[in-house]
Amino acid sequence: MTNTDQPPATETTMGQNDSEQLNLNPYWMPFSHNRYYKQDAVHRVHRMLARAEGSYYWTTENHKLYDALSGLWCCGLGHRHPRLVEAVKQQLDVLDYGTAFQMGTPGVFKLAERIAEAAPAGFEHVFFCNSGSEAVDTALKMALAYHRARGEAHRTRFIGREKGYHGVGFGGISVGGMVANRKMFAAGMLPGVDHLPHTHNLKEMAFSRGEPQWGSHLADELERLVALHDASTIAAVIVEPMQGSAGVIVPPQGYLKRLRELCTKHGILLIFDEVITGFGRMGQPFAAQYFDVTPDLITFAKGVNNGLVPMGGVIATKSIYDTFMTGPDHMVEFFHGYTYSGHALAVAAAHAALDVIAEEQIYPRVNALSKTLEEAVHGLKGEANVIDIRNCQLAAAVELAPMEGKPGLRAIRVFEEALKRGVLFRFTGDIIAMGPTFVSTPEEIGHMAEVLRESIRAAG
Ligand code: PXG
Repeated sequence: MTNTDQPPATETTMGQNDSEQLNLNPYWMPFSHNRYYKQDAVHRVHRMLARAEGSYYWTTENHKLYDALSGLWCCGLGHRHPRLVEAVKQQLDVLDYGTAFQMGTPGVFKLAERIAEAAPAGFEHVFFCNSGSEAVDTALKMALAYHRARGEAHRTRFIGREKGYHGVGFGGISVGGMVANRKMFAAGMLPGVDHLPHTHNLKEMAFSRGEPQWGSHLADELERLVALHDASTIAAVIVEPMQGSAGVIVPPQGYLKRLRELCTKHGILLIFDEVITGFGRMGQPFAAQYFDVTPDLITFAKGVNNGLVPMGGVIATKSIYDTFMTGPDHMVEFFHGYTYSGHALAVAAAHAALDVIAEEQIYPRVNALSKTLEEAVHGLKGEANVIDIRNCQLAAAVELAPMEGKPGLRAIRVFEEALKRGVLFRFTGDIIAMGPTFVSTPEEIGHMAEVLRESIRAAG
């Protein structure tokens, strides 16, 4: 991809004045400070996106922004990749929407085969949905139904993890562990869910490079939960192999292996939520391969088609799928699915994304670029207010000391300073998260880190 300084021209080009004339009120922005954004034009500077290409956005003011989180972790191959754009355009000329239930398209069958091939051995079946949240719901339902079909209907509990993020469905927030996402909806939570402790401990692991040495023993907390609830009541454990939304929390060495051992020992399914880690970010198709730990179900979304058209899904092992395949063969085996499961446009984009991943050697590229990212971000150690730096393959985070009595404000200031300097970071609490595109150059990664340094200094 070439990244020109000039934005690609389009007919829908929107100038600064147009955005000033917008009525901002009707749109209720997701996971956003609506009032801060809408009330004061100063807060919106460089925050109205107009176009994108490769690793860059252009705002309505024609300000060029390096996209340091690949969209929301989803556009690793770069925005508007010509291969993906072309694939979707071609698909539109042939078939728009194909009825999803009791019907199929060659493309969706072929895509399932390709995704299963990319997954670890034993994963042979793919169920499609349209987002990470739906993928999580689907996996949780599969786990319950699987146990029931095997005559273990008493296995109904789920174990999630503190600080976990599994989307915003009722299933996802129940097993998730972010208090702000849970507290307002407490009345609607799934019953019988418990949580493992998180592994974010600055005292023990600050400034670790890659997987921290400390913390594998935290997986043993599963034994305590088993002792409390009894294994026979637990259906599944769900974790992000690397926690993204909470601010890139990297699993301690040996932690995931231990979790796998304990799940196997107690007949509990292990679900890896790979919505962020799937399809490139880890320099392998999945974190399961990167960490060499094999779960029973894998959820994916985002990178499967580079965020071009919403798509998510669950990959299941042969044994889980086969467990469902009983009863009269004219009967539906799994009463679950979405109107847009395997949408033709999403499928077309996913085929093109898998082609590009292979042709552009994305996995080796990510592995090489990850070293650059590690060096670049850890070079910020020693800057005032930087209390942790962590990284895992092509993901990294810099944690800042909160301002006295105003948690979160320092990161907003850093975010705004960086926007002025042409980089779009993601902040969560006082953590700055980075997930560069796979097609970034080492120079761009280095520049991103230097902009972060300047922005931290400027934010004070
Ligand atoms: N599981 C995981 C592990 C995720 O990271 C979801 C499920 C939900 O996906 P949907 O498609 O329903 O949004 C996610 C989403 C961030 C950020 O800043 C992360 C996500 C979404 C938006 C922002 O880290 N992850």
